Amino acid sequence: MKNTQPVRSTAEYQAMDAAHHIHAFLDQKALNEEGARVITRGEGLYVWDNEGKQYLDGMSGLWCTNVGYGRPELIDAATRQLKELSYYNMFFHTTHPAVVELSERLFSLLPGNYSHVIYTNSGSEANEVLIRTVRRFWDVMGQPDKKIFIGRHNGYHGSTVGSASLGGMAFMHEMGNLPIPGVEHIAEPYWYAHGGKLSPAEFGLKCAQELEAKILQLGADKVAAFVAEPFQGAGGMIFPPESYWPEIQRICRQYDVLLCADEVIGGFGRTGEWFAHQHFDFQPDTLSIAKGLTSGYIPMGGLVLSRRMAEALIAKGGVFAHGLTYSGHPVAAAVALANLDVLQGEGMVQAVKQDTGPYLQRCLREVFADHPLVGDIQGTGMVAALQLCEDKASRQLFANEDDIGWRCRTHGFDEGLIIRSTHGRMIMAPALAITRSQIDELVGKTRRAVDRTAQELGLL
Ligand code: PXG
Repeated sequence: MKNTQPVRSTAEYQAMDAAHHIHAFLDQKALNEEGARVITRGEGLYVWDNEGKQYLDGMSGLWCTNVGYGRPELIDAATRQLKELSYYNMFFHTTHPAVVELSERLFSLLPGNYSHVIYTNSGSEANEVLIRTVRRFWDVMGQPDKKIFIGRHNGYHGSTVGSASLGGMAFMHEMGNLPIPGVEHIAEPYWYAHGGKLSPAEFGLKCAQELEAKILQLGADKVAAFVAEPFQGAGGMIFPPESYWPEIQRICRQYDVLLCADEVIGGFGRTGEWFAHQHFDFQPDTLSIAKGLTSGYIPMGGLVLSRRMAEALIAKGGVFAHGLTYSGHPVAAAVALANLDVLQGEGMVQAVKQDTGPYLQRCLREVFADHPLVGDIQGTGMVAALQLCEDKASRQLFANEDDIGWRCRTHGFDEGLIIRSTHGRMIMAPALAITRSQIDELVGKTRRAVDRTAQELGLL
């Protein structure tokens, strides 16, 4: 597929961008010296830059374009809805068909213990709403002292004040005096880096039991909820040991602490199940969703509530003092519904579970098991991470792993592959629409990027 003619030169776009735009999560001064990559087009699994260079997008945008780029069904749904009803709100006793249809479809995909959703525009907002809704729930349950949230170090729940507080990114907390009061953190279940001599199972239990210790320290009557991603996404695609989630669930149930799963990355088929908590086999009380809900074509997120929570809030809560202008936006809802039609109609989630997911995971393990730079391969379905390490036997990480990961990712870009580094982990999460031959391309290009990095380090 040919790239369309650039309207402006890349240098022009870069200069205009540098003049007016503060980017996400980077040193703006350094970017302005280097110039931003200008992406102009996307189709299927590929994007093109302003120079016409093609990239296989190994991270589906930002873990969100689950059906791939440019699907006409989603584009047509947006166009139809824009013509029919371009905007209306959910305030003042009002609804509209697009959002009603979407809600019904969403709960046809979810287990029966969930019944209601509060729509937002993003994952960060879903987690902001989580804080207020959980606190409100405990108020109406007659336990107004249950207010504290427990999150995890290196967890990611968004970039707004509340959601960044729930998250455990120290460098984010440094900006803007976070976390807010009433949020505590426990260790992340990252066995490769922190497990020491413990087996993964022992380490998983140890990390989970930190939750129990924290609840006992704070008082169970003060703790509202534990919030976590089923697997850590932005933190490095870190999969917890198998012993972790059953123990977390036992602790939450024992102390009547709500279990809140952040499904923003894991939801909508990423693991081969519709939601990642189903892959890990635990039953959260709330689900934060976004990204794959619309495959990123248009912003939309939400907070899914268990029947127990929704019934209590509806029966006893009175006025729910929350609402966003764009909650349940009709165009977003129409696109989400079309997205779910494609995911379901083409059996994409099933394919990830039964065919393409196992194939990707098998190829990665075959290609990288004996690689001198790769100490561990984690993942399931359409999400995976390669752990780069200095010494495989002792699981020694590189002191400058950020730099090495970044170099590897840059080699990936040279090879025409978008892959992401998080510290020393090379992480990938391509669109669920990927074919076996595109998986071959993804693994082959990743291999060349990792090999080039290993050669620079004198390991190959
Ligand atoms: N929860 C999780 C688990 C996420 O991954 C959010 C909440 C926030 O969603 P919004 O829509 O507000 O961005 C996210 C977002 C990365 C990266 O570098 C990941 C995210 C965002 C930006 C970068 O992996 N995830």
